[in-house]
Amino acid sequence: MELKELVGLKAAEYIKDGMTVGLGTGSTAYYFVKEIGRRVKEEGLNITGVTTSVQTKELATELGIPLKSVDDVPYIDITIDGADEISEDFQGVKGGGGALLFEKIVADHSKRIIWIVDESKMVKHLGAFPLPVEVITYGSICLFNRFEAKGYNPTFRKNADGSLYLTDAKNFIIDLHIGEITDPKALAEELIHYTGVVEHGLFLDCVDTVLVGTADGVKVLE
Ligand code: ABF
Repeated sequence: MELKELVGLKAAEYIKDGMTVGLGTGSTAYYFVKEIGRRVKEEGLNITGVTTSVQTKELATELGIPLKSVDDVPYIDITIDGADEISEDFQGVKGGGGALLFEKIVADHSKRIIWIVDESKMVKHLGAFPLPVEVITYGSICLFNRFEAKGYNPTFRKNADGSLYLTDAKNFIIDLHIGEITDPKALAEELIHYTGVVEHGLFLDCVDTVLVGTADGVKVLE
């Protein structure tokens, strides 16, 4: 079994009847959502899902998982989501799948957050993975130029046909190739204050549990 599927199935064990559940985005979260769909259909699991992207909303709808908007629930009991990098001190980079804004909104309203990854995502320091920054379209080239001047090696996220990628919120993503991020908190504080930046992919001091799929099974880090 693929490590992503192994950890996605393990994450589903945390979900109990009556919960409001944040449904993550990406190829690892895919296996989690599929298992929740199976349990809803075959076991009558009674949960309310809150999705983190149009992609996950379409999958959950197809699976028959009852859904509500994040604005229509008082809070989310537990959110299960993927990540692109997780450092030794549990800081994360997310957004490789383009869903970082809605993921962070759902995370902010969650009582418990579990990230599910294969072991390739566990790193000593963040930064090898390009850091996604979601920006509004107006002034995005001005922002790009400011990032370039800072030495952040920016690139606009593009679709396969070369067109500029648009997020579910109809924004652009600029990926920063900074290399090792020695002070994630300082960088997060800097990025969020550029006019036109909507959100960035640094998810700091927010995860409670990390499930890591390894060849020896799932490691639970808390
Ligand atoms: C999502 O999970 C994104 O933030 C991140 O890009 C993705 C990880 O990708 P995958 O699980 O497909 O490796 O939450």
